[in-house]
Amino acid sequence: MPPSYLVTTPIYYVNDKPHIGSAYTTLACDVLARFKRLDGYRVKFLTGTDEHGQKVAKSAAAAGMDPQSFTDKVSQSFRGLTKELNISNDDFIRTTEARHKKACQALWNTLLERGEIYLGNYAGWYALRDEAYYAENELTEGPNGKKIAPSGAECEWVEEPSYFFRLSAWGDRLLQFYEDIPDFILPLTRRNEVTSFVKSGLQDLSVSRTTLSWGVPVPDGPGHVMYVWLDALTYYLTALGYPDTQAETFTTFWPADLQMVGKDILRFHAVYWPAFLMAAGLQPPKRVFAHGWWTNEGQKISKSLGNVIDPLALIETYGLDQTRYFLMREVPFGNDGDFSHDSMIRRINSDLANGIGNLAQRTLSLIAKNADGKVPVCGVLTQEDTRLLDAARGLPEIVRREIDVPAFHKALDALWDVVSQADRYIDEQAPWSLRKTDLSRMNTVLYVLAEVLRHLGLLLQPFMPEKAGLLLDQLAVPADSRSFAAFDSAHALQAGTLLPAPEGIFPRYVVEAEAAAHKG
Ligand code: ME8
Repeated sequence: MPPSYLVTTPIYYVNDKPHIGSAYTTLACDVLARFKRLDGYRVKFLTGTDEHGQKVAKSAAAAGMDPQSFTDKVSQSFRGLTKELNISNDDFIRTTEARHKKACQALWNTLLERGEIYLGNYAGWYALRDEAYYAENELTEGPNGKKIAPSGAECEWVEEPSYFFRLSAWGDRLLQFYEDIPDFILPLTRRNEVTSFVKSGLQDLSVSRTTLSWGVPVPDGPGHVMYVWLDALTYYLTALGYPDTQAETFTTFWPADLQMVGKDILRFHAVYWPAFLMAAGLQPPKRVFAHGWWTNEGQKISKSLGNVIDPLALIETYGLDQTRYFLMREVPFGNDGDFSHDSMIRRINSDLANGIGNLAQRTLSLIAKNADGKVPVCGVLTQEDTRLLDAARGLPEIVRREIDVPAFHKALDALWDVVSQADRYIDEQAPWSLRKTDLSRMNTVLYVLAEVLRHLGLLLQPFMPEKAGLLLDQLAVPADSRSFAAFDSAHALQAGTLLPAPEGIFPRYVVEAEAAAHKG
């Protein structure tokens, strides 16, 4: 049996249309899912929409719609974005689906039966924007006297009958768990933030609301709907057919290998979620990775500032794979990052057009012109040839290691290091002049370059599926030789294979002012 791999995105609130943040998280998971599939894993990749709760209900009311029609509409734009971004998710879960309600109620009943839930009254602070409860000592005072959560969200005082989850009883077991699995929370810098929150003492968590009705009804709890976070987190189980924990899907994929989240929702995933699972007798996920936050030209992205970045507009302006590449390359994964059009254009022109694009174009057009458009014969290898080939052949191991963290930027750095080496090699070997002096040497140099491009093309597939596919087409790599099993020398390019006429794959992005100047 192939090894299994479950990777998940958070499910996004449908209070508004998707923006660069959700596109980023989903894209990162897509790269992982595609990578693992190519590497022989049996993968399940989950995403979806979080449709209940006060925040969504409020947005529906503001739009003058009933919550169900509103969520039907907005959820569709999230599903649409997965298509536009060429996301390879295996399922898309909406929390308003019957299968999800069934999973939530089953988990609730299990927690209740195990004595982990009790009925009480909540009196405390609630931040609508975060759909989160905060303790008094976590809050600061805003300019208008309002209480402000660490996230910057305004809090309101709430008092209502509520069911509670006995979170306070789980502190020591959580701390033990973090110690036993030191890489459960990554990046490591975020781990301390979580452990100190748990060490400061956990309070029981309110897990139902009575002042709103837009949620999953609490079984045998008239007037109560489940707290939206208990509802949302359960989606990870819904998708595996929970409560049927004996079914093959569940036993194969749970616990999840990687749950990707933004740093804003780490507490829910690294504290509440493993506590709920352990309390229900289920295993916690193997790893939670909290990535950083994007700003726009130095400013926090927010609807009120009017600087929300629409991923569809980026795709339209710059191209799909260019956008995917930029998002995965520009910021060290895990750090915060700033979006700017200048840096996007710089990446497209220097890394793609002048980098790999130019290398591919030079190699392929030399082959077309001087080697009858066929994969040339590889003669005796020199030290320089072997050095470059070894660098390319060493890439799968490096990239595999970085993807496992995941450190996408480092994986891409490693690929571009080989692009630079190949650039130097082509300049030094000057195959264009060998044509007249040593045809067999020219063929060897072009073969080496083509084989290096094949390695780059294979490894770029998870990041830029379309562009990498085009590069492999240009090298006439058969469809069944595109998984990572094709790094085996048996799949190396075969001399004499006819290649298609070369076509540019990575065009320059020409800034309008530049284009106008060219026209004169
Ligand atoms: O929190 N930069 O949903 P949400 C980077 N429904 N990532 C960003 C971002 C930014 N500026 N803005 C948003 C929820 N994100 C819950 C989750 S899961 C069981 C329930 C990404 O719509 C990032 O992944 O507020 C963040 O964690 C997520 O969107 C929050 O999405």
